Amino acid sequence: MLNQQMLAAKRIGAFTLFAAVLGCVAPVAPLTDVSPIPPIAIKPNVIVIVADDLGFSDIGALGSEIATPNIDSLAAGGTLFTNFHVAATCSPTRAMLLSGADNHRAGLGNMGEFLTEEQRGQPGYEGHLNHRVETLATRLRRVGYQTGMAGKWHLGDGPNERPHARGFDRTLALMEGSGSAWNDGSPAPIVGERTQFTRDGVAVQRPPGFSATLYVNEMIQFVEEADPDRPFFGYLAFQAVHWPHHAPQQFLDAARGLYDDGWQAVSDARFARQGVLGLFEETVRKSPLDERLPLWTDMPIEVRQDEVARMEAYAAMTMAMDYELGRLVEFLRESGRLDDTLLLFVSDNGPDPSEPERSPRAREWYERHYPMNRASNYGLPGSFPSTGYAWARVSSTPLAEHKGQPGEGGLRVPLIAHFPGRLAPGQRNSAFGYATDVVPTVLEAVGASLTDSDDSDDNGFDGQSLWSAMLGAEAGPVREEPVGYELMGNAALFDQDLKLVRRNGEHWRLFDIARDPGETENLARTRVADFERLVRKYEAYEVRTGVVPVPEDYDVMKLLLEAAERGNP
Ligand SMILES: [Ca+2]
Repeated sequence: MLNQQMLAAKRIGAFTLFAAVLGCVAPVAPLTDVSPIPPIAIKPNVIVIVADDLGFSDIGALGSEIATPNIDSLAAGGTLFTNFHVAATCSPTRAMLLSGADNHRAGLGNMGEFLTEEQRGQPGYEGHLNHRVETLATRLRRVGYQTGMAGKWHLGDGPNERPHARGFDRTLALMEGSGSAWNDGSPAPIVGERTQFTRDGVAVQRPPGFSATLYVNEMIQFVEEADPDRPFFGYLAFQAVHWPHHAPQQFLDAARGLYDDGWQAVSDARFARQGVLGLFEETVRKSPLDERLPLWTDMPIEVRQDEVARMEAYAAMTMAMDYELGRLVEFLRESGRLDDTLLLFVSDNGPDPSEPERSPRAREWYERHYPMNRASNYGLPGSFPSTGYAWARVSSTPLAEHKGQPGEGGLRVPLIAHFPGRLAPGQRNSAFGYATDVVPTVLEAVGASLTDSDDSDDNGFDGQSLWSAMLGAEAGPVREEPVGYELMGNAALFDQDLKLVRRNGEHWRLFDIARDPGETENLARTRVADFERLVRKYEAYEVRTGVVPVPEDYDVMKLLLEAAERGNP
């Protein structure tokens, strides 16, 4: 437990300093007064940072061997959430992160790429962020914020669907779900020869530069040019670490040798570090790697070398993102803005097992567009490395499954909140959190109304604010209803420590994800009353949010692979 008095004193002290810097008069409060939390005189800045396909254990603070000192520093200086959940693929998560509404209300009931005939045309299945919901940018702009985004959008590319039309004043947006990190090279046949970029709503040539560098430069410029008398909201959406895994040479060099012992050894080492970090109870068991995977030492040396180089490129891209994020943080620090800025860092889904460049049907296209794709070049322009299934499972350690699936490895991701002026350092929070919680969290943090809206016919949130949890004042929000999840027939319901989960076409299972985050012990037959109660709750969730079910043979992984060959998820 935190010392409440110290915490209150820190808050008041920070507030006084903040007010003094701004030249306004701070209210005098006795140090023994622990409530209510002092109001904020001028709204703080906010930057939401989204990594793409970054696995739960891919940062140092969560056990990775990948060097992420800047992300770890944010975690050490703020609150690290270890039980935060999103959807299993990109755009449904991004819709929830930006709207606070369940993906079935926000237009991404299914990804636009994968809509079934039954879903097409149904409300909530527009395939882009619909106009029944507002974005966080629209809401913050209404209360005086300057808004800017840089990076991947993937929430609709029509003129009324671009970020400029969804509340962002300044934008540089990649419209597709991925692309080369070096240039506007296409990630897949269906995208066309070039990825598309828009600036402030207008199609533009992609500016030169490595993607993470480019997007951080854009974000810094947006902040530098913002009116210092008004707060800003930035949305920074990295391409890292979606395939193709690209990185500057210095990071590729830094990753050399990390993976020579193979996926079993790296997974075990991550789990051991998670134990040292005290992330989980000692009784927690790791989800085992697939028994069908060959033993590392049984594989030919040239196969191992190739596998190693693929994961090195992935690690290098993660390090490059971390480096660039550090550059942004340092800019905020040097310009005196860091203490007044709430930074949130999150991933949009679990690690991706698909390897489009290895698909027999697409190989010729990849060989033609990425002719340098061999182990000695992985990460450099002209290469197209993915990581594949085994390394994706390592990225999920100790969780089950990966991107696209409803296991914790698909849905549980890092969330870090950093706000030196307000949040005590070194906090860790294991309460359940969900993607729809981000908007109400930010609005509460900046002191904006949680309900006001004047240009939307559906302004309700499905999430709840995590702000008190970030402050350490409570473990997590009290939820009147369990949190439901559905995407492509894969489904889950979260109720306190319990998770009801089902892969499409399979039976429901029940896990205690507080004690068993690896989902190793199905409780469906031992906690029958809970099981039946949660199945009924899930059915109510489907009705409430307008879920249009997919057929039982709808196979998300097959579709993901096919889409990876044609376009990309
Ligand atoms: Ca993603």
